Parts: sequence; C-alpha cells; structure tokens
Amino acid sequence: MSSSDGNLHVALLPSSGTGHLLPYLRLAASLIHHQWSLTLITTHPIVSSAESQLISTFLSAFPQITQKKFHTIPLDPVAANITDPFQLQWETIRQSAHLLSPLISSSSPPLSFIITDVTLMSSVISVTAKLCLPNYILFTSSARMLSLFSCFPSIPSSIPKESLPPILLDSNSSFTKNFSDDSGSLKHFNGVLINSFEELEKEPLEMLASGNLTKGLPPVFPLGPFLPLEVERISLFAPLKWLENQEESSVVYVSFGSRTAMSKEQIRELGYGLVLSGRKFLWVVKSKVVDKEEEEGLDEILGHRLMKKIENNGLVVKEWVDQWQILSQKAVGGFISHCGWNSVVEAAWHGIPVLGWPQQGDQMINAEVIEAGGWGLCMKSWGWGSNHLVKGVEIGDKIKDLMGNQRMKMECARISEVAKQRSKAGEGCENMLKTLFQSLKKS
Ligand code: UDP
Ligand code: G50
Repeated sequence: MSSSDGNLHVALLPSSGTGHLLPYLRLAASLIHHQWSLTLITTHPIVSSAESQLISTFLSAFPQITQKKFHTIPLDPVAANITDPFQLQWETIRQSAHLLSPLISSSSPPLSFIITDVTLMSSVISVTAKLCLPNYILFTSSARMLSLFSCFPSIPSSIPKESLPPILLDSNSSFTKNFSDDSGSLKHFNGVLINSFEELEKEPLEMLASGNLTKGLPPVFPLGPFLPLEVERISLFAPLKWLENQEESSVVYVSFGSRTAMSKEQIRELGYGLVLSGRKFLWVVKSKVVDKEEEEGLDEILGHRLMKKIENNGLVVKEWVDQWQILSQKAVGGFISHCGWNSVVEAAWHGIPVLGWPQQGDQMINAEVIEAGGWGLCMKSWGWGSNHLVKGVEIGDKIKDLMGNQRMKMECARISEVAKQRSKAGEGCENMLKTLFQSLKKS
C-alpha cells in the first residue's frame, strides 16, 4: 500500500470466545504489516483461560499495539435468561457499549476507524455514529451465513430452514432480538471483512456482491484465508510426537472447537465409534463449555472399559492443542469437526476432508459450504448436538466413508492449493485492503 495510509490508527473490538478473538489477532498481525497503528480493545471479564493466554502472549509479541481495557458492567444471568457464558458476555458487552465512548475519544492519535465484532454490531454503531467514526465489521462466520444474516428475518432460497441456528427459531430469545437488530444495522457500517475467499465460497460471495440479496449492504471484503501467528504455537508436544509415528493420511483428528461440550453419553458413543472405525485417531475431549471448569479426568469421562479399548488405537487429550500444527501433519487424513468457521477454513487450507457434525449456531450452514465444495460431509441426519444421541456404530461407519473417499481427497487437494497460493502471495488480502482504504477515503 502507499505511504499515504501509513498513519492510520485502527481500533479492534473483538467479542467473547476464542473463535471470535483468534481471527481478530490474525487480522491485526496483517494490519501491522501495513504499518498502521493499532489499538486492541480487550473486554473484561474474560470468559476462558484460552482467551486470557492468547491476549497476553499476543500483546507481549506485539508491544507496538496499544491495549485498552474495557470493563463491562456485570449482568445477572438469570434475569438475562442466558445460560451460555460466552453469549452472556456478548450481551454484557452490548449493554455496556455506552462506556466505549470515552475510551474511543481518548485514543491518541485519533482513531481512523474501528473494526467491530459481528455479535456487538447494533450496540456499538450507535456509539461510533455519534463520534463520526467509520465502523467496519469483522464477520467471524462464513459468507453463506452472512447471506442469511444480511436479509434476516427473510431466508434466502439457498438456505434450508432446518439449517438455521436453532436458537433463531425462538423469536423471544435475546439472541434472536440481537441478531435481528444487528442485521438491521448492517447498512450503517462501512464494510464487512470476512475470513473467506472466492474459491471457498464462490456463490455466496457473488450473491453478496451482486446487491440482489439486500438493499444497502456495505461492501464485503473477503480477506481469507487468515493464517495463524507464531504466538499461537503452544508447547503441548505429545500429540505432535504421536502423529510423527503414524502412517501418512491414516489418522482421524477429532475436535469440536473451543466452546462446545458434549454430553458424557455422546462422548462415549463417539469413543466407541472411533474404535469401531478401525482407524487411528487423535481426539480432543471437551466436557465443559468453559475450559476453566474442566475438572473431571479422562478416566471418569470415558470410563475404564472405553479407555482400555482406546489404548492401542488412538491418543486422547483434554487440553488445548495446536490445531494448525496438527492439521499440518502428514499423518492426518480426516477431521471430525463441529464446523466452527475457523476450523473449516483451517481444514480447507490444509486440504483435510471433513466429517461435519454441527452442534449449534452457524455450524450447519458452515458445514453446507464444505458439502457443496465436495470436500467433506455434512451430517444433517445426526441432528443438533443437544437433541439427539448418535450411536457409535453409525459414527464408525461414517469415519470409514470419510477416510476412504478418493473423490473428496482430490477436491481437498484442489482447495488447499488455491488457499495456499492466496496466502503465499498475500495478494487477495493485499488488494482487498487497498480497496478498503479507498472506500474509507470516500466515506
Ligand atoms: N483451537 C485450537 N486448539 C484447540 C481448540 C481450538 O487451536 O484445542 C482453535 C482452532 O484452530 C480454531 C479456533 O480455536 O482456530 C476455534 O474456532 P472455531 O471457529 O473453529 O470454533 P469455536 O471454538 O468458535 O466453536
Ligand atoms: C456464534 C454462535 C452462533 C452464531 C454465530 C456465531 C453467527 C454469527 C452471526 O458467530 O451466526 C451473528 C450475528 C449477530 C449476532 C450473533 C451472531 O448477534 O455461537 O449463530
């Protein structure tokens, strides 16, 4: 980019949850590369240890980034009627949004624009509009999900009603109200940044760009694929060491992201499924939504009998793992995923076929992106996480399908090649940032 944009000062306002924080940090690193000044607004309290650790290692690695702490006013979860701790924190941030005003005004040099998380949109736009501060969204899900979001409560014909986040079917939930308000506020934003790219989501991105979907939709900037930072590297070596000794494409990697806990019953069925598949596996077990609350050991969760069966077939861990590094290993030949959007893009980059088992939220819509691309499966018949028990036999059979499917392997190789080319040249992102800067000058 030209030197004329060298003195921009950008504030980043991520929301709660690792899946919302990580893409911000990855984006921040590429903006620093453009010599912009950056302020990271961190909201407190922080729900998970994973987020606290990421923020502190990130800020020590990038001392040139200013941290502004945003202390929110606590909400009563019972009165708010929200059980998910991450969602409760989104609502807390939203209700404290007025406190952002002095924090933004006191930034020096003055801010050029702010990038706000999608889950905070309508509450933050009212603050930034008063301050005449341009505001961009980082949409942390798929372009396919954005196409639904942008015209909500209408539903685009490309999206089956059954794939909608189940919580949106409850029109009285605060989530649905916020989602709807956020959708309505879209036209007041300067643009939407998204971790996607043309070859991954051609149709949704074209549809969004065509202007036929919604009137007044701001420009969408597909900046993906986002790459991880050095500071995300962690020193849990056991899984990597184990993978080194496995044959090429022989291992199924199983993880449901940072904030999805399964019932003990379902965890055990999954365990039997993995054993029945006859494949080697690396399995990250999560029994609590918030990592700080993980107290039970693997023995208790899986039970002695299953633990014994697993011994010779796979490695099971209950800690945070370095997913990017794991997906980079030659031994990994398949990924059972809940289809959080970051995981989907990471699997695409590495060319790993996905067995998509959506549990909640936007995950079914994200899994449909994989299925449409022909590089994985979307297990609709398995239902949503909480309302259905999928039996081990069925899981085992699907794993065999996943690992033996040559056509999917070929599609994976293709998508991975394009993703790598894009990130190597950095050209997609570079051009998009140029366009973004132009759009800012006009605004
Ligand atoms: N992740 C990781 N190690 C873990 C769990 C998750 O590195 O043990 C990373 C994963 O690579 C991804 C992010 O955390 O970048 C999770 O985001 P995603 O959108 O996949 O799912 P969410 O956690 O938001 O449901
Ligand atoms: C996380 C989640 C559920 C969910 C989504 C998540 C999205 C993103 C879009 O990111 O669909 C979104 C927009 C506005 C809003 C919330 C979410 O208030 O757990 O559906």
